Amino acid sequence: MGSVPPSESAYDATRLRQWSRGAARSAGIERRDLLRLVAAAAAAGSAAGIAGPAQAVPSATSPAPGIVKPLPPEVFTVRGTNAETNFAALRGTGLLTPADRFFVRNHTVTPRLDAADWRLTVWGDGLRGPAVEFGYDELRALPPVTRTAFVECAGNARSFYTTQQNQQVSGTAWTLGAIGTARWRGVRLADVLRRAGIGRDAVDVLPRGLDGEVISNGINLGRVRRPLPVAKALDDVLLAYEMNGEPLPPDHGFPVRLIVPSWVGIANIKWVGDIEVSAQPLLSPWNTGLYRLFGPAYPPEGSAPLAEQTLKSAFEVAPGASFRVRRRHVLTGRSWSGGSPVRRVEVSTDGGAGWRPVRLHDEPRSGSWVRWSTEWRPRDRGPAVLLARATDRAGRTQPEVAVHNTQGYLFDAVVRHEVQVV
Ligand SMILES: Nc1nc2c(c(=O)[nH]1)N[C@H]1C(S)=C(S)[C@@H](COP(=O)(O)O)O[C@H]1N2
Ligand SMILES: [Mo]
Repeated sequence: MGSVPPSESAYDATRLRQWSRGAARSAGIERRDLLRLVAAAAAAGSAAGIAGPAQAVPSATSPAPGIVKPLPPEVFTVRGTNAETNFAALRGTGLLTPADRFFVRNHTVTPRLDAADWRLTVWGDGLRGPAVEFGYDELRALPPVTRTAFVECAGNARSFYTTQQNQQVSGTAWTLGAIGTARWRGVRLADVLRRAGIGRDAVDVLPRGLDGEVISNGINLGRVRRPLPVAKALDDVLLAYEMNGEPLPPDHGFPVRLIVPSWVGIANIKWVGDIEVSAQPLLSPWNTGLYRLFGPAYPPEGSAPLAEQTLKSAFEVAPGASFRVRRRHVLTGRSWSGGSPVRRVEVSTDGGAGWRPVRLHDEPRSGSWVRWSTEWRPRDRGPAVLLARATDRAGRTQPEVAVHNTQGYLFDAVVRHEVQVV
């Protein structure tokens, strides 16, 4: 079974057809409510006025309700129930993001769980037998694996649809800091599913979090859960219990979370409590109304459910930072991709007139990032625009404009980074 290659595009195409025909099963939510969500997603961002619900949360210093760890304002920008990492706070941190600087995306609040009474229940008609439970110690007794991977929100950089492209989008107004990279240790989800007796007819697995139910526009979406195709689940997915050599912190999923390398952040279910294994395709709000692309460029029922993250670059420089004229500065940043690995990164310090290659400091890999640096000796005082653009091994370069979608997912265009030369 380990040799089955995950055919994500075929999977997605099938799900999309099933979704359109109503053939897939709604897991834990009325189909009527799912259809309302799709309609809302299709309409989001097309209404008059500034972008959707979470767009205007300017407060940078108020604590985020429900996040346990400290959120010093020089490291984090609080956005509703979430905390974005300020990219400048990553300068000098190495390849791995320390847990105390890692962004937090919470639909509700971080639950305080006790590993001693935590259980993972694996159940469903895709198993050959009855439900199977795993305790924390049992999981830790299985063969461990480690893997470096980023977790990045699908909505990372969403705010640039509005600020650079003058387009409306709904959702949290992230800049580029809804990403972090860590060394995760845990067990292969494949090992757990096989021990639980996954059958040949299983098609989807549905991990679900132990955090609270999510209420959105008056609809109870239930607990956070997103179907994962069996091919991906059996490929490289981890049930992780350690982050950078320590037990997972509460905000990042203690005691156990999923790590789904290269895929949209939502796939990485935190505080996982149960996993349904299904012989039928499953739908939840997080693969129907949410985490599909809606808009003029997409069909009315939306794109296929999102899978891999896209290509992006960021400077480790505060917005509006000052640089002394005619001095030598080292500009640093990172580029990453959930698809083909980064091959080359170029920087412009004059708003895009000239470009030069930067030095890469890491071996590029899909699902991780590369650090880079370049020197800059600004000649003139005044405002300047820094640009960084990555090209991947498939030859794709970050475009000047990202294709709009109503919920502002997967922004991949080059970001204009404004600074001052003084
Ligand atoms: N149970 C649960 N899992 C979750 C979420 C959540 O709110 N609840 N948020 C998801 C989203 S949208 C993202 S981007 C990542 C963020 O992971 P982090 O908070 O560890 O950075 O977790 C995902 N897993
Ligand atoms: Mo996310």
